[in-house]
Amino acid sequence: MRIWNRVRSALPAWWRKKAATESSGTADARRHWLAANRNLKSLLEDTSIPSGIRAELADEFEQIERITQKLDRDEVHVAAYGRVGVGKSSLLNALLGREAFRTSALHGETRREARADWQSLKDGQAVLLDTPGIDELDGGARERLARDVSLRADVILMVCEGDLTRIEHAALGQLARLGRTVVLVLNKADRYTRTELSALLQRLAERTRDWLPAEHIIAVSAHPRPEIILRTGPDGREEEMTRPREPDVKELRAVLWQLLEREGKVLAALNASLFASELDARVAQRIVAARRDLAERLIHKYCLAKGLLVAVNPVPVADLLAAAGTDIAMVTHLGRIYGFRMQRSEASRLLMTISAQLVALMGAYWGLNLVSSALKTASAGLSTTLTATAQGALAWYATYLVGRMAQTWFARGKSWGGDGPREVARSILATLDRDELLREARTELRNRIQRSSA
Ligand SMILES: Nc1nc2c(ncn2[C@@H]2O[C@H](COP(=O)(O)OP(=O)(O)OP(=O)(O)O)[C@@H](O)[C@H]2O)c(=O)[nH]1
Ligand SMILES: [Mg+2]
Repeated sequence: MRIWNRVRSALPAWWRKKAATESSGTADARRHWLAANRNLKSLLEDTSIPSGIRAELADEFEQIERITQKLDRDEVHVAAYGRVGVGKSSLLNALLGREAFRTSALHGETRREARADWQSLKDGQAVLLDTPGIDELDGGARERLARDVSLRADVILMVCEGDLTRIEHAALGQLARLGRTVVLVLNKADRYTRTELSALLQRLAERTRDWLPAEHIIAVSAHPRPEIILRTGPDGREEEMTRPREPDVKELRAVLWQLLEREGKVLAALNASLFASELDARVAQRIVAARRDLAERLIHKYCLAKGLLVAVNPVPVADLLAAAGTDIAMVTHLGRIYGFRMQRSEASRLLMTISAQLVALMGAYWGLNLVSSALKTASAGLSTTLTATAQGALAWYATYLVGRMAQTWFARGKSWGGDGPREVARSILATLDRDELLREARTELRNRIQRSSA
């Protein structure tokens, strides 16, 4: 039950609350199942997810499609997983009672995933999945495979043949952290004496204490070596005979059967919803990052435009008017990135709120345009380019602050959040490297001015 609780604790709060008030009866399982199915389908059909982001998440979307098909067919998947040659394919054959998966004494027999229908459940079908050995692939590919199998399989049979190697231990930890339902299967039990076997099982239990309940560690002999028996022949001489041995997977079959009948469909539904919510979060993160990138580029463009206007335009009053127009355009444009259409009046109101905060925090700051304009007329004696770029850089800086404030407001869904606009302005100013920004602005403006006057 610990695994079950872990799976549950990894779920969103609303689901946990829902699960807490429901028993895991068939009707509830059906409900979980249908809810997960709906979530997945709505993610697949969500056209508001930008196409670039959909392309980046193509693998995940393919996984979703596969999980959806699996849910539609009422399948519960059990995957064998582990190092090369530990007997993964043999184990699945033993559970099936037929040779559906290829096995070999040579390492690396199974190269890709394979599947076979196992048994019918009360309300679905259990399917067995075979996978290649995890140490056949390089580290990155192994990780991906572990993830791939663990995302799709509802129960994972982690197969080993002795104490866990470093790779096996790490892989098991990863699966446990992902909240997967794992049964650790110690295969080739026929190679050990009874005492050795119980010591080994105890050792495995100790090493996986934080991840697995004790009843999920099971010894099996998927394909035992024939028994060697000594017989005295009619002539009195001893001769060696071999007697084939039957696979021994009884205990594992019973545990699996119980797990699948009792929780199979719920596990499949939870598994799917776990994946859907994880993907949902990933998509959301990607959308946030894509919008931020776009907004930053846009703000930069307006900073440059306004910086140039102020630096180049010889009429101070026109500077001001043009600059105000730029701010409104920037705010409206930023709004569109975040999916909001702004009226001019709304944009002006937002600009007034923003400038009020900046004035409050920076004294006469919002008089910047005036200051820079005044500077321009009064500083006739100085090198024009130098003075002009200094003024332009200040205008750039002001535009940048306004842009960042507006972006934050849009990103929070047209809200300043609990802290209010003052706090937002304060934190933007506190995290900003002003001198660096001014330096950058001056360099870029100077380059532009020199290029256009050359
Ligand atoms: N002694 C003993 N040998 C076994 C047992 N199960 C499997 N084997 C042997 O282990 C070898 C590998 O078995 P496979 O089932 O092909 O192993 P696998 O994990 O699927 O291997 P790959 O597909 O190569 O990763 C074969 O020679 C099997 O006969 C067992 O219970 N006892
Ligand atoms: Mg195999």
